[in-house]
Amino acid sequence: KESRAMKFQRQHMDPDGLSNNSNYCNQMMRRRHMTEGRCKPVNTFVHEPLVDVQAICLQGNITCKNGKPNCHRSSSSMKITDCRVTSGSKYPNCDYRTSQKERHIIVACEGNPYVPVHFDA
Ligand code: PAX
Repeated sequence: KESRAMKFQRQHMDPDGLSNNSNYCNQMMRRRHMTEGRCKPVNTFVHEPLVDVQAICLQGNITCKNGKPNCHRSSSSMKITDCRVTSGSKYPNCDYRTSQKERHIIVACEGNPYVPVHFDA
């Protein structure tokens, strides 16, 4: 079975990805199996080395959106791509808007080793 840590990598990690292509999200959301059963409404891909994203878990704890204390904010800004389903998108034809950004990101971490399992913001 896919662990939470592996699911985070499938859904959020694309270290070598270049999203300078308006079809990036349409392709990646499908390739990473987030358009099965429904179109996942919002999803962020991170274009930084896995070790750098895992290291966010070593930053001080902050409160997550759901009130849990296991969130951590990256000390540096990271290259990311936000994928957001378009208003006209109708399952099974999931249509996404692709936006490249550089932001500090917040992830929730769990387990031993203590690694990212959820993308908070
Ligand atoms: P998830 O299902 O929310 O969390 P995601 O991050 O890819 O998946 P399982 O066993 O899979 O149910 N977990 C936590 N979740 C939330 N908060 C804390 N503190 C926490 N600690 C552990 C994956 C697993 O992490 C567990 C949780 O129980 C899950 O375990 O976001 C909805 C989705 O959209 C993404 C992030 C979420 O997907 P929302 O609205 O609930 O915050 N997303 C959202 C994104 O990728 N980019 C964005 O900018 C936003 C806003």
